[in-house]
Amino acid sequence: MKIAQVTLRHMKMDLLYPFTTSFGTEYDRDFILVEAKSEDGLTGWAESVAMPTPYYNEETVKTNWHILEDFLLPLLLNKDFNHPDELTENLFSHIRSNYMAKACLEMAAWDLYAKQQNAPLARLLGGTKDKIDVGVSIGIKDSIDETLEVIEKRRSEGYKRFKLKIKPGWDVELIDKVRKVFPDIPLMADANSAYTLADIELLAALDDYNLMMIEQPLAHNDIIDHADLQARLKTPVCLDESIHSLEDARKALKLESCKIINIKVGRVGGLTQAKRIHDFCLERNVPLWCGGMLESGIGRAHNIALTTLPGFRLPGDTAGSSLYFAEDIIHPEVTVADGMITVPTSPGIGYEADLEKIAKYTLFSKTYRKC
Ligand code: OSB
Ligand code: MG
Repeated sequence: MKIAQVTLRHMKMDLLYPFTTSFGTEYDRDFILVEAKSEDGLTGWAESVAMPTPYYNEETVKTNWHILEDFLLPLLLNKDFNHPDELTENLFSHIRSNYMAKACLEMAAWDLYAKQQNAPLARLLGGTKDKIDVGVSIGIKDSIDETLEVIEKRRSEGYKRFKLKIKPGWDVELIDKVRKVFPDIPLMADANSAYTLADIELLAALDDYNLMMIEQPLAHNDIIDHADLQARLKTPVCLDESIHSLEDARKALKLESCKIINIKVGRVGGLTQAKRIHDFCLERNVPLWCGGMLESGIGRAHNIALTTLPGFRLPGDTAGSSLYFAEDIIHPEVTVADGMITVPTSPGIGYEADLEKIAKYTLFSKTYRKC
């Protein structure tokens, strides 16, 4: 197959509620949307999870646009390929890092490929579930009482796992109070790299609260100190920021730096690499779950498809559209019932891109063809 034309759109969608982590507060989802067209007129969609600021990782909307425009699109446009695996494993393989930039183009190619095959993306990836379990990620709030109210609300909506963002000063007391009110909910914490090994006793105090895991407590690029920490903790460590590839996952598991991995398609450079990590972890019985980056419905749809693979044993951060946006840019929107999403069965990502809504949230767009 060939991709004849790609349109990049710089999008901005207000979030219904600000989302605060240890690295900052997001008020909107500001991102690149990718529309890839084949010669036969089919369209594949994806989005980059890079944010405008380099606080979660080093990539940004602008660095992604640069890498896409100057390197990835010239490599891809009009190039003949048989399968989307060839993009990151061959065509893009000499380009270092820039995982989120590669991933968004690769994911659009996967959607297009699935539409050409007239098959759901989930099935082509090797998915086996027709429903997926969903958890929710709850940002840092102004008070513990406010956090308790949000948990109660999400619990009444059926969400199956509650992830609380933590940072120094918003950690043990928060978890202690939440556990007193909710002794039995599946609960975990995500630090987004806010601690160091100097905090090991504080992190060990969290062992008393029966957390499912603690996500990325230490540096974004570390797998060495996390091994020391995991040796000291009963609570499983889950890595997010530190894992960009199958190689990273292999090394982290070899060092026993974590017991669980959060896969984000963007962070690992695309669906092919996500599949490789999945297969490796499934064989070794390492639990996985699919992370989120406050995606619009387009990125969320890809996450849902990936989560149908059997190794995604824990609920992911793929909450319903209505927790993020007043309206989504796909039809239908992603809905959660009894803490589950029913996986769509139509070809590709299985949700229709809503061109009118997309136009409404587009700041700038540019179309690329081979000249
Ligand atoms: O660390 O998982 C994270 C959002 C932005 C950046 C990093 C993270 C998150 C989330 C939100 O936790 C997950 C979601 O609801 O999409
Ligand atoms: Mg995280």
